[in-house]
Amino acid sequence: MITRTDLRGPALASLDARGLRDTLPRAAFDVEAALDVVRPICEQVRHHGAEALRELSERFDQVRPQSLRVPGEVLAAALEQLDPDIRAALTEAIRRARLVHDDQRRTDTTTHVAPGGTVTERWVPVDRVGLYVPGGVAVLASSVVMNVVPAQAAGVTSLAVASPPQRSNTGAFAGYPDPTILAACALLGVDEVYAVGGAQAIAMFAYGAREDDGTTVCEPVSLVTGPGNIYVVAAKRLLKGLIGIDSEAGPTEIAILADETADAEHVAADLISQAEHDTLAAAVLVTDSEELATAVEAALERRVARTKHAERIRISLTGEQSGIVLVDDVEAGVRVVDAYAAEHLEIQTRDAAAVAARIRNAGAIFVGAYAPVSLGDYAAGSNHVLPTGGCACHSSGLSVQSFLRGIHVVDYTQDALREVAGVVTTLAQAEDLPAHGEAVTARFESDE
Ligand code: HSO
Ligand code: ZN
Repeated sequence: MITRTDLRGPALASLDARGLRDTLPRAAFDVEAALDVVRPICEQVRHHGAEALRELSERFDQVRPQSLRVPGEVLAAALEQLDPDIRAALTEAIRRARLVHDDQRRTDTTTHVAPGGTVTERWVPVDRVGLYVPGGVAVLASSVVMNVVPAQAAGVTSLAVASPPQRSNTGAFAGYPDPTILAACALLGVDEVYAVGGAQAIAMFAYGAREDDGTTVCEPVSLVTGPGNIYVVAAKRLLKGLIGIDSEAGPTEIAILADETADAEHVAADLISQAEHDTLAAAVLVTDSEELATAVEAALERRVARTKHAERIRISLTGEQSGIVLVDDVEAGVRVVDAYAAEHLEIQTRDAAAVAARIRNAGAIFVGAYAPVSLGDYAAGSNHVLPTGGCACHSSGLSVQSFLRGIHVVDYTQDALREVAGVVTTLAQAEDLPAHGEAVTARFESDE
Protein backbone atom coordinates (compact mmCIF):
# COMPACT_ATOMS: atom_id res chain seq x y z
CA MET A 1 0.00 0.00 0.00
CA ILE A 2 2.91 2.31 0.69
CA THR A 3 5.03 3.62 -2.18
CA ARG A 4 8.77 3.13 -2.52
CA THR A 5 11.36 5.69 -3.51
CA ASP A 6 14.75 4.32 -4.48
CA LEU A 7 17.60 6.65 -3.57
CA ARG A 8 20.32 4.03 -3.88
CA GLY A 9 23.31 4.55 -6.13
CA PRO A 10 24.62 7.91 -7.35
CA ALA A 11 21.16 9.61 -7.31
CA LEU A 12 21.48 10.67 -3.67
CA ALA A 13 25.00 12.07 -3.96
CA SER A 14 23.94 14.56 -6.63
CA LEU A 15 21.25 16.14 -4.44
CA ASP A 16 21.86 18.91 -1.91
CA ALA A 17 19.76 19.06 1.26
CA ARG A 18 17.04 21.21 -0.36
CA GLY A 19 16.90 19.05 -3.50
CA LEU A 20 16.74 15.97 -1.34
CA ARG A 21 13.96 17.44 0.74
CA ASP A 22 11.95 18.11 -2.40
CA THR A 23 12.22 14.51 -3.57
CA LEU A 24 10.96 13.12 -0.26
CA PRO A 25 7.28 12.51 0.44
CA ARG A 26 5.56 15.31 2.36
CA ALA A 27 2.01 16.44 3.04
CA ALA A 28 0.60 19.44 1.23
CA PHE A 29 -0.53 21.95 3.87
CA ASP A 30 -1.53 25.17 2.19
CA VAL A 31 -1.86 27.67 5.01
CA GLU A 32 -1.79 30.63 2.58
CA ALA A 33 -5.09 29.54 1.02
CA ALA A 34 -6.76 29.35 4.43
CA LEU A 35 -5.74 32.94 5.29
CA ASP A 36 -8.56 34.36 3.17
CA VAL A 37 -11.07 32.20 5.03
CA VAL A 38 -9.94 33.21 8.50
CA ARG A 39 -9.42 36.94 7.89
CA PRO A 40 -13.15 37.86 8.10
CA ILE A 41 -13.60 35.55 11.10
CA CYS A 42 -10.84 37.32 13.00
CA GLU A 43 -12.28 40.73 12.04
CA GLN A 44 -15.73 39.68 13.25
CA VAL A 45 -14.31 38.70 16.65
CA ARG A 46 -12.27 41.86 16.82
CA HIS A 47 -15.30 44.10 16.28
CA HIS A 48 -18.15 42.12 17.83
CA GLY A 49 -16.45 40.23 20.66
CA ALA A 50 -18.50 37.70 22.60
CA GLU A 51 -21.53 37.90 20.33
CA ALA A 52 -19.34 37.04 17.33
CA LEU A 53 -17.92 34.06 19.20
CA ARG A 54 -21.41 32.69 19.88
CA GLU A 55 -22.50 33.19 16.27
CA LEU A 56 -19.37 31.55 14.88
CA SER A 57 -19.81 28.64 17.24
CA GLU A 58 -23.32 28.07 15.95
CA ARG A 59 -22.02 28.22 12.40
CA PHE A 60 -18.96 25.99 12.74
CA ASP A 61 -19.63 23.78 15.77
CA GLN A 62 -23.42 23.66 15.38
CA VAL A 63 -23.79 24.46 19.04
CA ARG A 64 -24.33 27.61 21.07
CA PRO A 65 -22.26 27.42 24.25
CA GLN A 66 -24.26 27.91 27.47
CA SER A 67 -21.55 30.31 28.49
CA LEU A 68 -18.28 31.10 26.70
CA ARG A 69 -16.29 30.65 29.87
CA VAL A 70 -16.66 27.20 31.38
CA PRO A 71 -17.87 27.62 34.99
CA GLY A 72 -15.66 26.28 37.78
CA GLU A 73 -18.30 23.77 38.89
CA VAL A 74 -18.39 22.25 35.40
CA LEU A 75 -14.60 21.79 35.50
CA ALA A 76 -14.88 20.20 38.94
CA ALA A 77 -17.69 17.92 37.74
CA ALA A 78 -15.57 16.82 34.78
CA LEU A 79 -12.76 15.79 37.10
CA GLU A 80 -15.21 14.11 39.45
CA GLN A 81 -16.66 11.89 36.75
CA LEU A 82 -13.34 11.12 35.02
CA ASP A 83 -12.62 7.40 34.73
CA PRO A 84 -10.16 6.57 37.57
CA ASP A 85 -7.80 4.73 35.19
CA ILE A 86 -7.63 7.75 32.89
CA ARG A 87 -7.11 10.01 35.90
CA ALA A 88 -4.24 7.84 37.14
CA ALA A 89 -2.65 7.73 33.66
CA LEU A 90 -2.96 11.50 33.21
CA THR A 91 -1.50 12.06 36.68
CA GLU A 92 1.54 9.93 35.83
CA ALA A 93 1.94 11.65 32.43
CA ILE A 94 1.84 15.03 34.19
CA ARG A 95 4.36 13.89 36.80
CA ARG A 96 6.84 12.78 34.13
CA ALA A 97 6.35 15.87 32.00
CA ARG A 98 6.94 18.05 35.08
CA LEU A 99 10.19 16.24 35.86
CA VAL A 100 11.55 17.05 32.42
CA HIS A 101 10.18 20.56 32.12
CA ASP A 102 11.13 21.66 35.64
CA ASP A 103 14.71 20.78 34.70
CA GLN A 104 14.51 23.13 31.72
CA ARG A 105 14.09 26.21 33.94
CA ARG A 106 16.78 28.76 33.31
CA THR A 107 18.76 30.84 35.73
CA ASP A 108 19.78 34.42 35.06
CA THR A 109 23.38 34.91 33.96
CA THR A 110 25.48 38.00 34.66
CA THR A 111 28.53 38.64 32.50
CA HIS A 112 31.22 41.06 33.70
CA VAL A 113 32.11 42.60 30.35
CA ALA A 114 34.60 45.13 31.75
CA PRO A 115 35.34 46.58 35.21
CA GLY A 116 32.06 48.22 36.25
CA GLY A 117 30.18 46.99 33.18
CA THR A 118 27.77 44.06 33.38
CA VAL A 119 25.10 42.52 31.22
CA THR A 120 22.58 40.26 32.89
CA GLU A 121 20.26 38.03 30.95
CA ARG A 122 17.09 37.93 33.01
CA TRP A 123 14.52 35.26 32.13
CA VAL A 124 10.98 36.52 32.52
CA PRO A 125 7.88 34.43 31.85
CA VAL A 126 5.26 35.75 29.46
CA ASP A 127 2.51 37.37 31.54
CA ARG A 128 -0.51 35.78 29.96
CA VAL A 129 -0.76 32.81 27.62
CA GLY A 130 -3.59 31.22 25.61
CA LEU A 131 -3.45 27.51 24.93
CA TYR A 132 -5.50 26.03 22.13
CA VAL A 133 -6.69 22.43 22.39
CA PRO A 134 -8.32 21.03 19.24
CA GLY A 135 -11.58 19.15 19.44
CA GLY A 136 -12.04 17.73 15.96
CA VAL A 137 -11.19 14.24 14.65
CA ALA A 138 -9.39 13.35 17.86
CA VAL A 139 -9.81 15.09 21.19
CA LEU A 140 -6.39 15.01 22.78
CA ALA A 141 -6.28 15.43 26.54
CA SER A 142 -2.54 14.74 26.40
CA SER A 143 -2.09 17.98 24.43
CA VAL A 144 -3.47 19.91 27.43
CA VAL A 145 -0.68 18.41 29.50
CA MET A 146 1.98 19.19 26.87
CA ASN A 147 0.96 22.86 26.65
CA VAL A 148 0.18 23.59 30.28
CA VAL A 149 3.14 21.87 31.95
CA PRO A 150 5.92 23.92 30.29
CA ALA A 151 3.96 27.16 30.75
CA GLN A 152 3.54 26.47 34.46
CA ALA A 153 7.17 25.38 34.84
CA ALA A 154 8.21 28.67 33.21
CA GLY A 155 6.24 30.57 35.83
CA VAL A 156 3.40 31.84 33.64
CA THR A 157 0.77 33.00 36.10
CA SER A 158 -2.16 33.75 33.81
CA LEU A 159 -3.13 30.89 31.58
CA ALA A 160 -6.30 30.38 29.56
CA VAL A 161 -7.35 27.30 27.58
CA ALA A 162 -9.78 27.31 24.64
CA SER A 163 -11.31 24.25 23.05
CA PRO A 164 -14.36 23.87 20.80
CA PRO A 165 -17.76 23.11 22.32
CA GLN A 166 -18.81 19.56 21.47
CA ARG A 167 -22.21 19.04 19.89
CA SER A 168 -22.34 15.49 21.30
CA ASN A 169 -21.98 16.62 24.94
CA THR A 170 -25.05 16.13 27.09
CA GLY A 171 -26.28 17.05 30.58
CA ALA A 172 -24.05 19.33 32.61
CA PHE A 173 -21.48 19.36 29.78
CA ALA A 174 -23.83 20.39 26.96
CA GLY A 175 -22.32 23.23 24.97
CA TYR A 176 -18.89 22.84 26.56
CA PRO A 177 -15.63 21.25 25.38
CA ASP A 178 -14.96 17.54 25.69
CA PRO A 179 -15.23 16.52 29.39
CA THR A 180 -11.82 14.77 29.35
CA ILE A 181 -10.23 18.04 28.21
CA LEU A 182 -12.04 19.85 31.02
CA ALA A 183 -10.91 17.22 33.53
CA ALA A 184 -7.29 17.52 32.35
CA CYS A 185 -7.49 21.30 32.86
CA ALA A 186 -8.87 20.77 36.38
CA LEU A 187 -6.15 18.23 37.16
CA LEU A 188 -3.49 20.74 36.09
CA GLY A 189 -5.04 23.55 38.12
CA VAL A 190 -6.19 25.56 35.09
CA ASP A 191 -9.46 27.31 35.92
CA GLU A 192 -9.83 29.65 32.94
CA VAL A 193 -11.29 27.57 30.14
CA TYR A 194 -13.33 28.76 27.15
CA ALA A 195 -15.80 26.88 24.99
CA VAL A 196 -14.43 28.46 21.84
CA GLY A 197 -12.79 26.67 18.91
CA GLY A 198 -11.16 27.23 15.56
CA ALA A 199 -9.79 30.49 14.17
CA GLN A 200 -12.21 32.43 16.38
CA ALA A 201 -10.47 31.10 19.50
CA ILE A 202 -7.15 32.47 18.30
CA ALA A 203 -8.81 35.82 17.52
CA MET A 204 -10.37 35.87 21.01
CA PHE A 205 -6.94 35.33 22.55
CA ALA A 206 -5.39 38.04 20.39
CA TYR A 207 -8.04 40.74 20.78
CA GLY A 208 -9.78 39.69 23.98
CA ALA A 209 -13.58 39.59 23.99
CA ARG A 210 -16.31 41.65 25.62
CA GLU A 211 -20.08 41.48 25.82
CA ASP A 212 -22.02 44.32 24.16
CA ASP A 213 -22.51 45.90 27.61
CA GLY A 214 -18.74 46.09 28.05
CA THR A 215 -18.31 43.16 30.46
CA THR A 216 -15.06 41.37 29.84
CA VAL A 217 -15.32 37.74 28.79
CA CYS A 218 -11.65 37.12 28.01
CA GLU A 219 -8.65 39.38 28.44
CA PRO A 220 -6.17 39.38 25.54
CA VAL A 221 -3.06 37.22 25.87
CA SER A 222 0.54 37.80 24.74
CA LEU A 223 1.33 34.32 23.43
CA VAL A 224 -0.77 31.54 21.91
CA THR A 225 0.43 27.94 21.72
CA GLY A 226 -1.08 24.63 20.74
CA PRO A 227 -1.87 22.65 17.63
CA GLY A 228 -4.99 22.97 15.50
CA ASN A 229 -6.44 22.45 12.06
CA ILE A 230 -5.42 24.50 9.05
CA TYR A 231 -7.74 27.38 10.01
CA VAL A 232 -6.28 27.58 13.50
CA VAL A 233 -2.78 27.59 12.01
CA ALA A 234 -3.81 30.27 9.49
CA ALA A 235 -5.28 32.45 12.25
CA LYS A 236 -2.06 32.12 14.23
CA ARG A 237 -0.05 33.16 11.17
CA LEU A 238 -2.40 36.09 10.52
CA LEU A 239 -2.29 37.42 14.08
CA LYS A 240 1.41 36.75 14.67
CA GLY A 241 3.04 39.98 15.75
CA LEU A 242 0.07 41.10 17.77
CA ILE A 243 0.55 37.83 19.63
CA GLY A 244 3.51 35.48 19.79
CA ILE A 245 2.95 31.94 18.57
CA ASP A 246 4.72 28.60 18.86
CA SER A 247 5.82 27.00 15.61
CA GLU A 248 3.03 26.22 13.15
CA ALA A 249 1.80 22.68 13.64
CA GLY A 250 0.81 20.85 10.46
CA PRO A 251 -0.17 17.19 10.07
CA THR A 252 1.85 14.86 12.27
CA GLU A 253 4.91 13.05 10.86
CA ILE A 254 6.92 10.01 11.78
CA ALA A 255 10.18 9.07 10.08
CA ILE A 256 11.97 5.87 11.00
CA LEU A 257 15.58 5.20 10.12
CA ALA A 258 16.05 1.44 10.34
CA ASP A 259 18.54 -1.21 9.26
CA GLU A 260 18.19 -4.98 9.06
CA THR A 261 18.38 -5.31 12.86
CA ALA A 262 14.98 -3.59 13.24
CA ASP A 263 11.85 -5.59 13.94
CA ALA A 264 9.48 -5.16 10.97
CA GLU A 265 6.42 -5.59 13.18
CA HIS A 266 7.52 -2.78 15.48
CA VAL A 267 8.39 -0.52 12.56
CA ALA A 268 4.97 -1.14 11.00
CA ALA A 269 3.18 -0.58 14.30
CA ASP A 270 4.95 2.73 14.81
CA LEU A 271 4.23 3.97 11.27
CA ILE A 272 0.57 3.08 11.77
CA SER A 273 0.43 4.77 15.17
CA GLN A 274 1.03 8.23 13.72
CA ALA A 275 -0.91 7.55 10.49
CA GLU A 276 -3.85 7.06 12.86
CA HIS A 277 -4.01 10.79 13.57
CA ASP A 278 -5.20 12.05 10.27
CA THR A 279 -5.51 11.16 6.58
CA LEU A 280 -2.78 13.76 5.95
CA ALA A 281 -0.38 12.31 8.55
CA ALA A 282 2.99 11.29 7.10
CA ALA A 283 4.74 8.00 7.80
CA VAL A 284 8.16 7.51 6.21
CA LEU A 285 10.56 4.60 6.57
CA VAL A 286 14.16 5.13 5.48
CA THR A 287 16.15 1.92 5.28
CA ASP A 288 19.14 0.28 3.64
CA SER A 289 17.54 -3.14 3.93
CA GLU A 290 15.29 -4.30 1.11
CA GLU A 291 14.33 -7.32 3.24
CA LEU A 292 13.13 -5.03 6.02
CA ALA A 293 11.19 -2.89 3.53
CA THR A 294 9.41 -5.96 2.18
CA ALA A 295 8.67 -7.30 5.65
CA VAL A 296 7.33 -3.91 6.78
CA GLU A 297 5.04 -3.75 3.73
CA ALA A 298 3.60 -7.16 4.64
CA ALA A 299 3.27 -6.21 8.31
CA LEU A 300 1.48 -2.98 7.37
CA GLU A 301 -1.11 -4.90 5.35
CA ARG A 302 -1.80 -7.25 8.22
CA ARG A 303 -1.83 -4.65 10.97
CA VAL A 304 -3.84 -2.01 9.17
CA ALA A 305 -6.57 -4.54 8.42
CA ARG A 306 -7.09 -5.25 12.09
CA THR A 307 -6.77 -1.85 13.69
CA LYS A 308 -9.73 0.37 14.59
CA HIS A 309 -9.12 3.38 12.33
CA ALA A 310 -8.04 1.28 9.32
CA GLU A 311 -9.71 3.55 6.81
CA ARG A 312 -7.94 6.80 7.61
CA ILE A 313 -4.67 4.98 8.24
CA ARG A 314 -4.84 3.43 4.78
CA ILE A 315 -5.41 6.86 3.24
CA SER A 316 -2.48 8.32 5.15
CA LEU A 317 -0.12 5.46 4.28
CA THR A 318 -1.05 5.41 0.59
CA GLY A 319 -0.93 9.20 0.33
CA GLU A 320 1.97 10.93 -1.38
CA GLN A 321 3.19 12.15 2.00
CA SER A 322 4.09 8.61 3.12
CA GLY A 323 6.56 6.10 1.74
CA ILE A 324 9.54 3.81 2.08
CA VAL A 325 12.84 5.29 0.98
CA LEU A 326 15.64 2.88 0.12
CA VAL A 327 19.20 4.04 0.65
CA ASP A 328 22.63 2.42 0.28
CA ASP A 329 23.61 2.48 3.94
CA VAL A 330 22.78 4.04 7.32
CA GLU A 331 25.11 6.94 6.56
CA ALA A 332 23.02 7.84 3.50
CA GLY A 333 19.92 7.33 5.65
CA VAL A 334 21.18 9.93 8.11
CA ARG A 335 21.50 12.42 5.22
CA VAL A 336 17.97 11.66 4.10
CA VAL A 337 16.30 11.98 7.51
CA ASP A 338 18.31 15.12 8.24
CA ALA A 339 17.06 16.68 5.00
CA TYR A 340 13.51 15.61 5.82
CA ALA A 341 13.68 17.11 9.34
CA ALA A 342 10.81 15.04 10.71
CA GLU A 343 8.61 16.03 13.60
CA HIS A 344 9.33 12.60 15.14
CA LEU A 345 12.33 10.49 14.18
CA GLU A 346 12.91 6.94 15.38
CA ILE A 347 16.33 5.35 15.08
CA GLN A 348 16.04 1.59 14.92
CA THR A 349 19.53 0.60 13.82
CA ARG A 350 22.61 -1.06 15.22
CA ASP A 351 24.28 1.39 17.68
CA ALA A 352 21.11 3.47 17.66
CA ALA A 353 22.41 5.97 20.24
CA ALA A 354 25.51 6.70 18.15
CA VAL A 355 23.43 7.15 15.01
CA ALA A 356 20.97 9.39 16.90
CA ALA A 357 23.83 11.56 18.11
CA ARG A 358 24.67 12.42 14.49
CA ILE A 359 21.15 13.65 13.66
CA ARG A 360 20.88 17.43 13.40
CA ASN A 361 17.31 17.99 12.26
CA ALA A 362 14.31 16.47 14.03
CA GLY A 363 11.59 17.66 16.39
CA ALA A 364 12.27 14.76 18.74
CA ILE A 365 14.43 11.65 18.38
CA PHE A 366 13.40 8.25 19.71
CA VAL A 367 16.35 5.94 20.20
CA GLY A 368 16.36 2.17 19.79
CA ALA A 369 13.81 -0.60 20.00
CA TYR A 370 11.96 0.55 23.10
CA ALA A 371 11.21 4.18 22.45
CA PRO A 372 8.19 4.30 20.12
CA VAL A 373 6.78 7.71 19.25
CA SER A 374 3.58 6.93 21.13
CA LEU A 375 5.62 6.74 24.35
CA GLY A 376 6.61 10.35 23.70
CA ASP A 377 3.03 11.26 22.79
CA TYR A 378 1.91 10.44 26.30
CA ALA A 379 4.35 9.44 28.93
CA ALA A 380 8.06 9.74 28.20
CA GLY A 381 8.17 13.13 29.90
CA SER A 382 9.20 14.80 26.63
CA ASN A 383 6.94 17.30 24.90
CA HIS A 384 4.79 16.24 21.96
CA VAL A 385 4.14 19.69 20.50
CA LEU A 386 6.86 19.62 17.85
CA PRO A 387 7.74 21.37 14.58
CA THR A 388 6.30 19.75 11.44
CA GLY A 389 6.68 20.29 7.70
CA GLY A 390 10.50 20.51 7.82
CA CYS A 391 10.45 23.33 10.38
CA ALA A 392 12.59 21.16 12.66
CA CYS A 393 15.60 22.50 10.75
CA HIS A 394 15.06 25.91 12.39
CA SER A 395 12.68 25.45 15.32
CA SER A 396 12.25 23.41 18.47
CA GLY A 397 9.26 21.84 20.09
CA LEU A 398 7.40 23.39 22.96
CA SER A 399 9.47 23.76 26.12
CA VAL A 400 9.85 26.04 29.13
CA GLN A 401 11.93 28.27 26.86
CA SER A 402 8.87 28.87 24.65
CA PHE A 403 7.25 30.76 27.54
CA LEU A 404 10.23 32.84 28.61
CA ARG A 405 11.82 36.01 27.34
CA GLY A 406 15.46 36.76 27.97
CA ILE A 407 15.86 40.43 28.83
CA HIS A 408 19.32 41.94 28.70
CA VAL A 409 19.84 44.23 31.66
CA VAL A 410 22.74 46.59 30.94
CA ASP A 411 24.46 48.21 33.93
CA TYR A 412 27.61 50.37 33.41
CA THR A 413 29.33 52.74 35.82
CA GLN A 414 30.59 56.15 34.73
CA ASP A 415 34.15 54.85 34.45
CA ALA A 416 33.06 51.81 32.49
CA LEU A 417 31.18 54.01 30.01
CA ARG A 418 34.14 56.43 29.70
CA GLU A 419 36.37 53.47 28.95
CA VAL A 420 34.29 52.35 25.97
CA ALA A 421 33.08 55.78 24.77
CA GLY A 422 35.53 55.82 21.83
CA VAL A 423 34.15 52.55 20.48
CA VAL A 424 30.62 53.93 20.47
CA THR A 425 31.52 57.27 18.88
CA THR A 426 33.67 55.65 16.18
CA LEU A 427 30.97 53.18 15.18
CA ALA A 428 28.31 55.92 15.35
CA GLN A 429 30.40 58.06 12.96
CA ALA A 430 30.93 55.07 10.67
CA GLU A 431 27.16 54.64 10.42
CA ASP A 432 26.61 58.39 10.01
CA LEU A 433 24.58 58.47 13.20
CA PRO A 434 26.61 61.05 15.18
CA ALA A 435 23.81 61.72 17.69
CA HIS A 436 24.33 58.18 18.92
CA GLY A 437 27.88 59.09 19.85
CA GLU A 438 26.81 62.44 21.31
CA ALA A 439 24.53 60.62 23.78
CA VAL A 440 27.71 59.17 25.24
CA THR A 441 30.01 62.22 25.01
CA ALA A 442 27.29 64.47 26.57
CA ARG A 443 27.95 62.64 29.82
CA PHE A 444 31.59 63.68 29.83
CA GLU A 445 31.34 67.27 28.59
CA SER A 446 32.19 68.69 32.02
CA ASP A 447 35.39 66.56 31.97
CA GLU A 448 36.79 68.69 29.14
N1 HSO B 1 1.59 12.60 17.89
C1 HSO B 1 0.90 13.83 18.18
C2 HSO B 1 0.55 13.99 19.64
C3 HSO B 1 -0.46 13.04 20.17
N2 HSO B 1 -0.58 11.75 19.86
C4 HSO B 1 -1.44 13.31 21.08
C5 HSO B 1 -1.58 11.24 20.57
N3 HSO B 1 -2.10 12.15 21.27
C6 HSO B 1 1.79 15.00 17.73
O1 HSO B 1 3.05 14.96 18.29
ZN1 ZN C 1 0.38 10.76 18.21
